[in-house]
Amino acid sequence: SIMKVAVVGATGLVGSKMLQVLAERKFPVTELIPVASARSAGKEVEFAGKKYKVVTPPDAIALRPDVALFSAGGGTSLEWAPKFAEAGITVVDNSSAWRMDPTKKLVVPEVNAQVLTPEDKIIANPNCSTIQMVMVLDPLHKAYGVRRVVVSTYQSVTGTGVKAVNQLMDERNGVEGEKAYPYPIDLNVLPQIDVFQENGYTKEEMKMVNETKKIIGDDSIRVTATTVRIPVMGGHSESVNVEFEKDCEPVAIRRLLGQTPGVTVVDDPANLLYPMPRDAHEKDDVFVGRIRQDETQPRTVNLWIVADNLRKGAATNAVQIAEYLLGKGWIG
Ligand code: A2P
Ligand code: 11C
Repeated sequence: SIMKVAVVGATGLVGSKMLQVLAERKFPVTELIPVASARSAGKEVEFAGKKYKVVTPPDAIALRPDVALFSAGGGTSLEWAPKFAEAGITVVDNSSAWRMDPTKKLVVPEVNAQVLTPEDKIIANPNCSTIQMVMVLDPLHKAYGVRRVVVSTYQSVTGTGVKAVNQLMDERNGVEGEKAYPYPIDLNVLPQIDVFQENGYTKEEMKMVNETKKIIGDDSIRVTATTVRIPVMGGHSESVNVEFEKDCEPVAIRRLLGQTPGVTVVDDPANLLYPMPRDAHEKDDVFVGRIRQDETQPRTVNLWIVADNLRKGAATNAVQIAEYLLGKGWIG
């Protein structure tokens, strides 16, 4: 059987991770179509030991892929995802363009793959900081009912893209270069991710609020977020305070999360064991630790959640969606 896979944004940080994850997980690609802007057309990228020439979006449509994984920014997705879909190509889109569109599904396979149907031609991949949080919140919501979440993030520069990684490295090496952020990032902390909204929150903060409700499928969950960029590379970390409807004990939470596919509990303070971005880097799981009672109010716990934002936060989740579609026989 034939499975032509296009990766739109194949020269970017997430796109190249998509290629790596497709190969690693042995997604049955018979033909790869790497796609980027006209600037990159003709460049070569490697996939599973072979070299492939980068093409532009219109050329990719003409090649009739079965599925296209997009991570080339919201503008590219807004313009091109509908054109791919009209040509019968199923799109898994990692940008924020379609996530809150009520006609589009927003999917973390472990949480809500069941919402997908064969008619879904543009499927949205959530924001990285949302994905790792809902992987932990969803099983807890089913068991105890999540009422309110207070989250602060500690996010890797890789979430911004190549330019931000270069800024951090240039600053560290004392060389001048292009800037992704309005301030230095090395030896600093920026309490701003993405642009500010009228309500005083950033777009990243509102993504965590709105996407969480849509993925878990419960608008009553209250989320308030502060999202922060730190000079780190391997993954995003989150301090999460969760208030439940029902009583719960850290031991029971540890046991439940320990049985949750895609989640690994690392929680052994006596041996100084807790999740860190250096350990989560290049792993597909979401890591959770520091699970403890909030001693200031009942039915409330504190958690620390870490994941590789380019993997489960982006590429791995998108490939898992494609695997689900393949398993259902809806692509290929
Ligand atoms: P290019 O390398 O040609 O600019 P990152 O977020 O890591 O910077 O990556 C962005 C990705 O999106 C790159 O692969 C980039 O390609 C791609 N891209 C940007 N604009 C377009 C466009 N108009 N059409 C297709 N791909 C695009
Ligand atoms: C960051 N979460 O770390 C962002 C990157 O909506 O997909 C991903 C933005 C998005 O900067």
